[in-house]
Amino acid sequence: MTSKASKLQPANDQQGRHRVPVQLIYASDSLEPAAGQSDRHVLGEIRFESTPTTLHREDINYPLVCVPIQQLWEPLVKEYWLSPTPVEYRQQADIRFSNNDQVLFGYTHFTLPTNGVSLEKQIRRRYDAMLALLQSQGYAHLMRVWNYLPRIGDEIEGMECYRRFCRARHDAFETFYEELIPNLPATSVLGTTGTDLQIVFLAGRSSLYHYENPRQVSAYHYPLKYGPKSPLFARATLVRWNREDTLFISGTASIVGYESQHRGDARAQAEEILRNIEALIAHVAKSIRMTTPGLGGIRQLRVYLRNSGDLGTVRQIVEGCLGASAQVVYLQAGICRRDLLVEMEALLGLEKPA
Ligand code: 3EB
Repeated sequence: MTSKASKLQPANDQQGRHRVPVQLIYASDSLEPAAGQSDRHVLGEIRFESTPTTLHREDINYPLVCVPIQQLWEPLVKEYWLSPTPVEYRQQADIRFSNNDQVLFGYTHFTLPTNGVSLEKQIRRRYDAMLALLQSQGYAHLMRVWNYLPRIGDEIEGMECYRRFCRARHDAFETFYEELIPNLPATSVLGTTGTDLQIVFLAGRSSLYHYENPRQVSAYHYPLKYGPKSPLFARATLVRWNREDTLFISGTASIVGYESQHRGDARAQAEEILRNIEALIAHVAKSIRMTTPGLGGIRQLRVYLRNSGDLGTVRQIVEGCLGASAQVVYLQAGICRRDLLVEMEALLGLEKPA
């Protein structure tokens, strides 16, 4: 069947030119996804390990991100962001990156200063560098950003670390973009037990479609009580490829309007998050005149839990909502508001009708 199917494909599909330029796969330890395959090239790899052992491996040429947060459910997986076409690997200033002709995957990290002013300066510097790199390389459109932030909920010289992060990011984006809101990408910010702020990003050459959630106030319009400068991100980003669209859903919490819901109740928070994600998927589908795939359309879901003891409860809720082929990773991480126990982010592939 495989060979028959491949004969039906256009000849240049062998080089992957018609396939989705960036695809996420989860692999268990034994599997090397790119070994010997001419149509699988690694843009980057993300591992979650409470005590990373392999931050510097000489035999790996692609950006390898080891995030010091614990995976709560076996089998332990690695995330590979794959390209169907060959990839270049480069470094500029403090940013390691890889790219094919349509997508750039980047990674930068630095030890978090303990002083509030230098902390914000450093974050600003890295965001400036990221935006400048994307501009100079011609991948000007940010599609997805992950920020792994140590001490996320700690006060650092009188202001919460996450709020300082938001202010520094705000300054960088505001300075760089003439029009701010249409450029904000899907994003996550989670707390780690490590020493370094780790920033991972995907960017593309052509324009993207960013969405807000009808159940939530846009984060860039949050009231002042959540911090002096609002969090700048979109609730989701849609990338339209030739045959399929990719939908990146941001870290989503149990927030309706702008207020946290169900304090202290992980089960109710998980249910609220899934309602938020479901509404967002329906909203995006409607805008592209497509029947919503619902939560069943989720291919990959990361579930972040503040307390590992909530795993059983949350797993039960999540597994009852997703399709059989969805891949779910459960992680223990810090979450930005003190009253939140759970956060989830998702990736969907929306196939275009033939
Ligand atoms: C929220 O909705 C929950 O600051 O970039 C989720 C995703 C959250 C991204 C960010 C924050 C961010 O406000 C927290």
